[in-house]
Amino acid sequence: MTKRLQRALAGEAVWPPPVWLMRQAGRYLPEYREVRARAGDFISLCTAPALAAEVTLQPLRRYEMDAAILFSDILMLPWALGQGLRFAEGEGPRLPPIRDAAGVDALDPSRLASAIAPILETVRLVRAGVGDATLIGFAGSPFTVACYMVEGQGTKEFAHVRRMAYGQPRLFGQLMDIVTAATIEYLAAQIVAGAEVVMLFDSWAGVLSPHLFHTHVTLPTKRIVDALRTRFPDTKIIGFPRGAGTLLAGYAAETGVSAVAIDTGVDPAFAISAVPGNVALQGNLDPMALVAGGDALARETNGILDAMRGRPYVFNLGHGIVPETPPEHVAALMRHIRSH
Ligand code: 1CP
Repeated sequence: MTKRLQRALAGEAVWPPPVWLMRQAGRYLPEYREVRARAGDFISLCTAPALAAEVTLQPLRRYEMDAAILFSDILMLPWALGQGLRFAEGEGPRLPPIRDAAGVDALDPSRLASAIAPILETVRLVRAGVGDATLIGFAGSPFTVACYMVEGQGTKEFAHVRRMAYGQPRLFGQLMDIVTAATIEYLAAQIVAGAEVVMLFDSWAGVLSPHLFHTHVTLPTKRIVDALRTRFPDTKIIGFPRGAGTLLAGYAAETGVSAVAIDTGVDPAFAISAVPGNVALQGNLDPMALVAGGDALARETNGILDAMRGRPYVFNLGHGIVPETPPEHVAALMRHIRSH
């Protein structure tokens, strides 16, 4: 029997829709905070298969999610390529920024296979315990990963990476090629280890002009989709070009993704008209409506469900769950969707 999420991603209008939530494992859950404290730092948690598998499955024990998403981080790829990474407590990720050819040359793809071994072990452990739910593997999209590699941290404007993309196109192209090839290898390894669906997170796709969006978001995504399709024709691929706005149509048509995840700002009616009917949509409840709960949560959820009904669709948020989210609001959301 095909699982509910894969049916929707194959183009079936499953109702009530399958549901999972971006960042569904994480700090809003007390049981996550407990395991996180035991692991020590965040990278230790991501590379301890038994603990990472445990936190991956925690949201499924509490709620009837249709999917588990591998517990890891998009920045484990630069880490695996040898770029230093640390998670400063309360401040987020820090990497030594790549600003020149020496920085690009120092990346070492030959380290990848051994570095990701513990993450693949997590995939195998989760797959063995996931039951009727779907295991989603993931990576950042090359552009978003490159944003952190060049900036060295999250920023508001991503000024250095944009300046490099416009002003040093050859150097930036080299970096993008290394990250794209590594992403293909990394996702293929996750699929071999047991990931049933994979997702590409392009959280900062929206900072580029339409021209560079095509070069650094659409084309690398297409390259990844083509490479994975050749090897794994049945594996579904979800793309999340956050902030793409009107560029969503070209992205959906050209990349070949099985589903497009839409961010909070996208009108579902626009997404329905812009994305071909055989490509599933996923999203896009505002994570803050989930924090607020009550009538606002019910109203926003109904609006999305009413718009998406009759089309291949997966319920999700428009961006990740925030740590302030009351766990009981997630339970209320799940009941609401199931009874719609
Ligand atoms: O202290 C902690 O416990 C660390 C918080 C945390 C968590 C729970 C980070 C640091 N990463 C994660 C897990 C994570 N990240 C998952 C696993 C799935 C799950 O939790 O259910 C996934 C899919 C991600 C993806 C991710 N990491 C993205 C793309 C999605 C998005 O939210 O836009 C991005 C941009 C990151 C980078 C990152 N990792 C962590 C933080 C705080 C950040 C954002 C840094 C910034 O821009 O300031």
